[in-house]
Amino acid sequence: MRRTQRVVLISALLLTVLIAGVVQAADGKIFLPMAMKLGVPLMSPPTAKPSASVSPTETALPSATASPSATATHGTDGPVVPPPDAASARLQVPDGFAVRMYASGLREPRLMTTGPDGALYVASRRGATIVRLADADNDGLADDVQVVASGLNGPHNLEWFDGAFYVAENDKVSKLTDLNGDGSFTDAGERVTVTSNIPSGGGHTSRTVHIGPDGKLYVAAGSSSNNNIETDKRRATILRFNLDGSIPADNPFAGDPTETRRPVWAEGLRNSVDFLFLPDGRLWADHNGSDGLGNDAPPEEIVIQVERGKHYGWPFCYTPSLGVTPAGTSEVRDTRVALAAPVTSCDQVTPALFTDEAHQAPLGMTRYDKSQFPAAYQNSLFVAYHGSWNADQTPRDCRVQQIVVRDGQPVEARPFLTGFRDTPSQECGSAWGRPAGVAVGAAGEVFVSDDRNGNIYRIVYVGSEGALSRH
Ligand SMILES: [Ca+2]
Ligand SMILES: [Ca+2]
Ligand SMILES: [Ca+2]
Repeated sequence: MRRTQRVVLISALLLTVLIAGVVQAADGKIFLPMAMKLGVPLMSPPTAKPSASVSPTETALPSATASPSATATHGTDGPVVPPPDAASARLQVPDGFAVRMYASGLREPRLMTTGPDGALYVASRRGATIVRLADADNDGLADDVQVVASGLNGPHNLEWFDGAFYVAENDKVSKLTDLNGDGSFTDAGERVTVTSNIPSGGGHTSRTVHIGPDGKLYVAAGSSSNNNIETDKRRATILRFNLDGSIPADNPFAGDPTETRRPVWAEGLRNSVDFLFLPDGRLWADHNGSDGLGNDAPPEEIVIQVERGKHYGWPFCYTPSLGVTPAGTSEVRDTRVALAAPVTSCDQVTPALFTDEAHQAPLGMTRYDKSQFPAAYQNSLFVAYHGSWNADQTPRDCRVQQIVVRDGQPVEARPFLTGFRDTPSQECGSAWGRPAGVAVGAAGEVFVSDDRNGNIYRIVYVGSEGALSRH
């Protein structure tokens, strides 16, 4: 179906739905009954078989601008760059880069990954779905929003491993396997629970799963509070499981008398929203520090090298330095919280490798492991800063930050994608947008999810020649 036809068809459908009345649930979820009845042929990519069992709850939109792809530009031998749009009009990237809207209309997109088919897969938390965003016609715009799994409980991220997606939901890790090969994970037996031995419910509700080089499941679970000692020892940790959900015998606390401590791999992590494994096997996690210690404390621990059985300080201690943590640094007390087992001194906990200004709220992080970007960006981390919300603080910016890594160490932080706020005093909660996830695409582009306005941005390097006109 040509784009213009599709736009007309979708417009007609949306009008019909509006006339029929949009069903809005108490929790704010909006359902489009007409689209659900029709199934998804109008949203299926050209390469995917229609699947009547898929019930889209996303308000799927056609490719963001619906502009004729003939006006898209290519670099000399570089990537396709769609026409200027709302994203390029608003957001800033360094010279030589271009940012465009890749998809829109998603419902709280959070973390993302590139699937085995090269498409971008996004955890849509409020949509309760996993959506697939492919660009089969290579115009730099997602062809459509294809819901490939639905009815999930606050899905926050997913990772592909050994023929399946592992999805972190609020209260469990699920495994999605496309048994019948139709491109979706909604048929009988295609979704199974790997483990529900993770904390559920409130406070920090996001969960994040990655598979380690040891073939184990690692799951980050944040605290239930700002700075209280947790009774559920699975809170404020990174947990580790076998792929079947059982607890590995070599977990540091596998024999602990307190059952909730047995899956713990490392603790004292208030909210490590995302983490990754380096090629050498090291685990690096980000971290959201406590509130209520003022504008500049604690420095946000952007890169924590997480190791077996270690404690990283929260809620007792934090890394006091800014930037690269000097050798020999000890964490310092958050004197609001009395020391308690297992921490009797801040000297016992492990400081971060690298910090940035307080209250920036790093969420998704990724390591740039492709070559589409210049050498100065390769091997860097890109971290989505959600920005601060505290009204009594100077609001921190929401942006994507490049963390330069040199000789295996994070050494410098540089703004990469900015422009979400109208003014420096604006809180990110009321900004135009707010980045949440970052992923490297199959062709070396970088995708950024925006959980405030439901957009996915695509950033490519176009070279210095195209820098002035395209970004
Ligand atoms: Ca496309
Ligand atoms: Ca299937
Ligand atoms: Ca710490």
